[in-house]
Amino acid sequence: MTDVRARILQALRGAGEDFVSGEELSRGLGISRTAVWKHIRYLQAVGYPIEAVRHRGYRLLHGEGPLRADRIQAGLATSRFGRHLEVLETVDSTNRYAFEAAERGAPEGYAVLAERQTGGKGRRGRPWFSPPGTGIWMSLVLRPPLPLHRAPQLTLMTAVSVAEAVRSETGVPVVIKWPNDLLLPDGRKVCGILLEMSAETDHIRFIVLGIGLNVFQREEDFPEELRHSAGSLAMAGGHRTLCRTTLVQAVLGALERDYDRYIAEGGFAPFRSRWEALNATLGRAVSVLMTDRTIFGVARRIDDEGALWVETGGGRVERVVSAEVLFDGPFHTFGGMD
Ligand code: BT5
Repeated sequence: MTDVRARILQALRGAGEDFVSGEELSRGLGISRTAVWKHIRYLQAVGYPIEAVRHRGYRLLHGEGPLRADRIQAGLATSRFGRHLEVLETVDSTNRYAFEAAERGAPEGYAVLAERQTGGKGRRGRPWFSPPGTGIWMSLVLRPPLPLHRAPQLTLMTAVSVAEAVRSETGVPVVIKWPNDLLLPDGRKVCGILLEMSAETDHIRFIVLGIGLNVFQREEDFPEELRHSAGSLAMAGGHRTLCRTTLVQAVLGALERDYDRYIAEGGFAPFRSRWEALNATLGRAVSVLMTDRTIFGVARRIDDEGALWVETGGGRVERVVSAEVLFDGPFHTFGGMD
């Protein structure tokens, strides 16, 4: 979609149930009213339910309905990410589906989304709860020219990209928990990232980057065991008109930009200060679960490789590359929200 169409949609969403006049749009965008009308006709043709009423203007009739590949692509500002895109009604796991597509040669940037997953995956075989119509369950194929040990950094980069895109699209000040979670300001998990990889002995063949982002759920929509730990953008008071389509577009746009930069500039270092600005990890008492042991301490810093430095007492510091972090003690609030 051209920038103009994206801005028209933004104006209509911002107005909620109210009409926005053609005059207002034309003035705001610096284009003629006929041009406005042509863009509206295009948006209607690709499926946006825009009502046009003489002397009143335009309005977007209802939320967005089901995700559709053509709508997502109509507003995509990327050159590769999401240019090959599938939206499935039901799948066991978009990561599993994308992995097979990658095996068959799907290009870098191929993306698949599903309205629901019946076997959504977290890390270490854990389930990811993915009910229909409520969230973004998406997987993306990457073919980075990188050695194996660099792969985990892409999880951290993704956390930064997604957090920034979510913040600017919805106003919800999500924060990052090292390495792969985004949390709401009250500590509830709103997004998880799952990176899976196919590798040769020393380099990456391809990566499937899975992103699960809760958008519309209410507390009671989560199963009992997640009710106190999971949250959605809607629960955090995201903008009145949360829209999965624009979120997907924004996330893909941010990811392509950052991924290209990551490859061109050779690593995580350029992202480190952005990560630090968004992090909810440093300074906290943590338990760090690694495959062979668990350590306890205080998360002190992250380095240019994305590793976490944990002070374990007696002046000892451990550098952790891959692990699971649990926060010990209460989650202190961020951003003035409780
Ligand atoms: C993750 O694992 O956080 C990675 C989740 C990745 C999901 C995406 S959806 C699209 C793509 N296709 C897939 O099959 N997966 C990816 P982990 O850090 O292991 O966290 C999993 C834990 O989060 C579970 O054990 C639950 O405690 C919790 N959880 C499960 N579903 C949740 C949800 N919808 N919201 C918040 N927390 C959830």
